[in-house]
Amino acid sequence: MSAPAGRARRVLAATAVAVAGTLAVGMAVAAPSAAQAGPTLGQLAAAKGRYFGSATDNPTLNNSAYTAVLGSEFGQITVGNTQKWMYVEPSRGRFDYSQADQIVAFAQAHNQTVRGHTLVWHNQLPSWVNDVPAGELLGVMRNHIANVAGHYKGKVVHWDVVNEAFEENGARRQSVFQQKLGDGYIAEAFKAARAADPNAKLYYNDYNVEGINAKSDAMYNMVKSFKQQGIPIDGVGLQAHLVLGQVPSTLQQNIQRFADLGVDVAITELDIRMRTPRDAAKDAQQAADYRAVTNACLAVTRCVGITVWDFSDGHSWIPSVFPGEGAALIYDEDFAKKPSYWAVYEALGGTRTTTTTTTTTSGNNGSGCTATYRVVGQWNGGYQGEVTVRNTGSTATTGWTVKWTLAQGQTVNSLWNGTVTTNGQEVTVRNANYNGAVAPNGTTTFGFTGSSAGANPIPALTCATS
Ligand code: 9MR
Repeated sequence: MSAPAGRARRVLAATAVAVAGTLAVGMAVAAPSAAQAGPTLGQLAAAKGRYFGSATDNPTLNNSAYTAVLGSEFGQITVGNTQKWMYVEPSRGRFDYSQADQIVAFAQAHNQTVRGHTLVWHNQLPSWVNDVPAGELLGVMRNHIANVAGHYKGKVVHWDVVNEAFEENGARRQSVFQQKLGDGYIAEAFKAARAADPNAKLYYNDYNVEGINAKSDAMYNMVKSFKQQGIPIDGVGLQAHLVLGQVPSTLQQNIQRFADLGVDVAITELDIRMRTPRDAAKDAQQAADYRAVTNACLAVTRCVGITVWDFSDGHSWIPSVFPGEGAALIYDEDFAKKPSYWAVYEALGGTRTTTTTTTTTSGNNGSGCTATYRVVGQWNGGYQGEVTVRNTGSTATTGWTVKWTLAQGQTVNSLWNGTVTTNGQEVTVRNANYNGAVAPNGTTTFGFTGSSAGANPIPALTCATS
């Protein structure tokens, strides 16, 4: 952004409207100890009777920047790998829950529910299972389910009991279970899971079943017949590994038809991949796609929640499986929120409050500054804001001034790390006596709380240095 030369750009003339309680000259107070943060995706979803969660995997639990987001933003966690058969029963009858337990413990420590994933799947299946004689395989499958679902009894709210049992044309996939046990193995798996953990909701989970097609028709027919026979199924998981710009137009209709059968629906593994690198147009399309998926779920009461298949582009399965594709998630590699995050946030009823609005002015001696405003949190009747002042010049500043207009009747009531003057709608904040000096490209930040009765849009700022 270019700087009008040599003088501070003025805030647009404000109509002189007295704003009660806002005249506070020279005030510098301490930051509140418990800053009021904005709602998370998990909280927004909960307010709509849903969950918003993420899959995770054990290696990333050692990354504190990652776990800071995982532990705070999401209301639900899916164990991305380490509850699968190869991890929990690597050899016949030997069960190992050490890794999956770490993820479940993390979720419990952060008040997050857990989706169990997955009890019966042809993939990540240890080779010994393929060698089990046909006459023993049903017993082996039941024993596996009894052990794993039994171990997590009361700790897992949903189980993906059987995963990916259909081909694209709706035929049964020729897994070892299908080949040796026949069509009945899925019902047997559900019965065993119900016996092991009567309170867990039992799901059938698959991919490419988000829209109405041959594969989702096969799933539909199976669920319908299970309901008719009293086979204990509670839900279907639509994985939703989607491609940019290709959210199926029948997604909501498809969710609805399963709901109408009397089962819940969950979006279980959402990601929306693109050719990399990202650009603004792709980001915008992806945001629209995430919004469409979220809206489709919200439109059907029995769509109980959405899980992204991990949340950061740096921790996604996509690039290794689809070379040249990626950037499929809602946070970038550095855990910055992407437009897709904000699309979900808004679809879940959040008001986007973190935006950068900047005006630059130059000051004395080659200094200049930008001011970036963000709403840290917003609640009924009030808000907390924060402004970061950056010295864009080549010499240190000796002081700075930021101005904006409270156009919607908001107030600034208390402010820290600066001195505030309000005059009608116009707010002027100057540096405190300890933070006027900002090195070139350095920043300093001040914060404040205020009241806002209704709309609280991000204001335009001016910034000037001395
Ligand atoms: O994310 C999982 C990845 O780390 C594994 O290598 C892969 C093995 O197939 O499984 C991935 O998760 C899959 C999930 O368990 C079932 N649906 C498809 C997911 C992506 O492949």
